[in-house]
Amino acid sequence: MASPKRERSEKRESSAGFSISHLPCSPPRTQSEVAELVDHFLRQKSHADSTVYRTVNEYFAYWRSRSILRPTGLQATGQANCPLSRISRDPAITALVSEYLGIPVERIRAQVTIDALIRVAGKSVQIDGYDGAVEFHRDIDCWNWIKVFVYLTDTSEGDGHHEMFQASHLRTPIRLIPIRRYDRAEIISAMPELELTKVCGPAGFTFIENTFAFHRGTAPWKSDRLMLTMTYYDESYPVWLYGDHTYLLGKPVDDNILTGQNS
Ligand SMILES: O=C(O)CCC(=O)C(=O)O
Repeated sequence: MASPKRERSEKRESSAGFSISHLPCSPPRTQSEVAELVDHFLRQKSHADSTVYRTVNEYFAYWRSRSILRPTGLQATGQANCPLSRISRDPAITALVSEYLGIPVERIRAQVTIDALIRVAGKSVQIDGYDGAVEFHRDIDCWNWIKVFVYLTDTSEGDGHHEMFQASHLRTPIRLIPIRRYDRAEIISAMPELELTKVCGPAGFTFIENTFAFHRGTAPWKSDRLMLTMTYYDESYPVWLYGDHTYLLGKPVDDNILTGQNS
């Protein structure tokens, strides 16, 4: 009989196919959930930017005129009145995340963001030197984490679609060890067996990914993209390993300690 440890590692191996898919127990998010998230995003950003965004297209146009590819996103607060936080606690998602991480929901911390990729003409302007994650990279966000993404706008190829190399989280050739940006040819030359997946879907399309696999957003050349990103971490790792604005899924909201709230 296989030991529990072995079974768990086998599950991770077989997660090559799991590494990108519709969540089997979480259908695409509904139109009304998407509308609520977009509405909330526009209200919070109107306030933060002292500009009234009546529609998501007005938001995109504002940042396009400033040549910003990936404007600063909106973070979940972890509180009950925050729709980003609510979706991050949906049992249909957290059951799957908990199974993948191999820990109970009470031990999971989340960081949830909505942000955009904007179609800009010519060279984009970076915010704080951030390139917008549109080159291939691996994440190391902790030692046990997983991400769930939800498109909030219809996303076809050219609309800032997400790309990833399936199963590339299972093997790391020596020349791909450094954590940096890579171009497609470098990855293919080290791992010719890999195939690139372009993730497209309508607003509400939901997928889960082990982002140790090589992945990236793409700079839009047709339309702009809005996306929800939910990162789930094993909370037993030291707090400095994961990002700001994380909260525990299982704790009552008022007792929750949000990391980095003053940063
Ligand atoms: O915007 C995307 O599609 C990719 C984002 C990304 O690289 C990440 O969340 O690690």
